Amino acid sequence: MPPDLSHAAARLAQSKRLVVLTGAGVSAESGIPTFRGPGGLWRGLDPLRLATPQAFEANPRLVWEFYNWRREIVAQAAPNPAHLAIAALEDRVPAFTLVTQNVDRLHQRAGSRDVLELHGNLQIVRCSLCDRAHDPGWTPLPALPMCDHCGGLLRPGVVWFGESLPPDILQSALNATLEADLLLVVGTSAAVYPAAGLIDVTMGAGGTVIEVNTAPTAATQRISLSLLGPAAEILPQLLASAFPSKT
Ligand code: BJW
Ligand code: ZN
Repeated sequence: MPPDLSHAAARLAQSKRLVVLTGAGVSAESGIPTFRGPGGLWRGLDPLRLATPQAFEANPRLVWEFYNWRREIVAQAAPNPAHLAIAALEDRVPAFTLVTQNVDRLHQRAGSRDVLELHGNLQIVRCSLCDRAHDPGWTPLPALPMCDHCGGLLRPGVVWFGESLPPDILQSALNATLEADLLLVVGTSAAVYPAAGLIDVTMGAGGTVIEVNTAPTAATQRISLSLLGPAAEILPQLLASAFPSKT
């Protein structure tokens, strides 16, 4: 086993307060496109330019087409070995918190409980007029879905650029990362705040931060250890090596 992996496994085996922070890369091997990098475009458009309140206001039909397409992909996707390894970690350490930027709910489908969803999720929709939440599940939605309470235009239940994260969820994530002895950062470019700032919270409090990613990220230089490779390969190896008798 590569020395970095055994070092990370030893650190994981000792952890009493573990936080896992995930991004789109953890779902890449489930066939869900990431935002940045190759394959990040949708019909030649940058998804990040569609993930704004301004884009929705200017062209709600286009933005809904984009989100309905993604809801379809997610509905057909299944959790991969990275999601399953993260779910298994929950029962291996005394205190465990999973924080995700992902909106696909694959962590929950892999068995993770109490997932802190920083950026909402694709399953829930919200009324842009009366703010009521609706849960249509993963069934296809009309091109322009309307609120059955007030007739207003529904919007995806996700957090767009310039919008606040759910304050209680962000606070729980901050508390957990502040107290973490180990933060495992998986499949995120660490480019979006305040999520990426959680790395500095753990580092600043003296915790260890280990990254799992197929490429170096904005955080690689300032963290403790970087494991380069696909999450669906590295995480099961890490789990098996840290907890050999239980896997
Ligand atoms: C693999 C792999 C494999 C591939 N295995 N790895 C401080 C400084 C500067 C700016 C700001 C700041 N604070 C706030 C801001 C503004 C802004 C921001 O961060 N801008 C930056 C771009 C600079 N933040 C906000 O606006 C946030 N709101 C906020 O802070 O409110 C208060 C406020 C407002 C305005 C000003 C100041 C304060 C809200 C952010 C909402 C982000 N929303 C999105 C869309 C969600 C809805 C949707 O899904 O459509 O969230 S954007 C998008 O990026 C999505 C993701 O959750 C997020 C992060 O992306 P992620 O997960 O990292 O994916 P990728 O694609 O970037 O990376 C994938 C990684 O996986 C890569 O590294 C690959 O190498 C790797 N990978 N395959 C392992 N198999
Ligand atoms: Zn409404």
